[in-house]
Amino acid sequence: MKISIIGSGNVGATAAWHLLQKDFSDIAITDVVAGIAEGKALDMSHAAALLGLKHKISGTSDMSRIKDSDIVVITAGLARKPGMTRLDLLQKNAEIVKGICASIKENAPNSIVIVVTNPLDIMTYLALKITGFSAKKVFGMAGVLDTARFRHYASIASDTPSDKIETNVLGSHGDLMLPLLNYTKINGKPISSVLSKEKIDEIVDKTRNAGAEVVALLQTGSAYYAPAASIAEMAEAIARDSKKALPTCAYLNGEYGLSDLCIGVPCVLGKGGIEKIVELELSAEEKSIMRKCAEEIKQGIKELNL
Ligand code: A3D
Repeated sequence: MKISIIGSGNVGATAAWHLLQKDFSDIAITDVVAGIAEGKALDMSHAAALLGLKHKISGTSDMSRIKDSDIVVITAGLARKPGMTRLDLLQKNAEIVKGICASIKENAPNSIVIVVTNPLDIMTYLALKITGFSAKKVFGMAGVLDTARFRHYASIASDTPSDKIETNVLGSHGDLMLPLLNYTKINGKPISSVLSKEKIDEIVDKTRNAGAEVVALLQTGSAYYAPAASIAEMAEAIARDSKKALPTCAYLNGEYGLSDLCIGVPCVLGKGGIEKIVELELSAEEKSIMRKCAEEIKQGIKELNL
């Protein structure tokens, strides 16, 4: 098994470190800036020797070294600075993602591609179009992160360990993301029977603003520990053929009443990539939020003039 990560900045390098410690795959990291990927890979190799890890990590600025990758993760591109929305990154990151996808098509034509670059839903659609790969093999990471953030805030509010909180955050990776409260349970009980409406609204609000809160605190970039752990979760589900249902930014062709866009929905992940899109029953209000997310994503796709 070989996993390549393109973009060895905060998210890419931290994801590589998570995956290396899981020790189920060799890792190749790349970056357009010479030395960055090589230096970080060398540093991680030294740590791997200390920890007795069996798999290897290498770093390069030569994109052809992603050859024969089973999974390619795209974490290259600009990150938000304070005051910016994810959509502000659209044109610059689109140019970066286009070039990378052409190279993936050439060098790793059988790979599964996980997109992380923002604005996520639009970059995932772009990657799908440029690679021309099957929609089962090109998808984005966002919902796993948004779900983790919801579980964190719900855990604090209910004084319950986060692994006892089940939820699903769907929709776009933006202000309209949609935590599915009817499917949220704390210690097996519906969230509405554990917390007041005010508390639940506060958790939803904090989840939607979590990324911006980290950006405002860091001042120089955006979140990376939780995004990196989320990438590792998805890559591991694929590599181990776990058939786990994880919120995934997937191409829809009629599911949830939406077509020709990529948006967050629960997907069963396994060695084929997306093995199934899970269709959950949504309330009228949730359907309306999904439609609003879809309109916003389609507007962004239009701006790319594909
Ligand atoms: P940063 O630490 O700046 O790293 C980005 C890296 O990409 C830098 O090392 C660049 O040199 C490199 N790069 C730029 N262009 C290329 C190229 N053409 N080929 C190879 N490498 C290149 O940013 P980051 O790691 O914090 O964030 C990376 C991206 O992930 C940004 O677009 C973020 O907005 C996005 N992000 C998404 C999520 C989601 O949940 C979807 C979470 C966190 C970050």
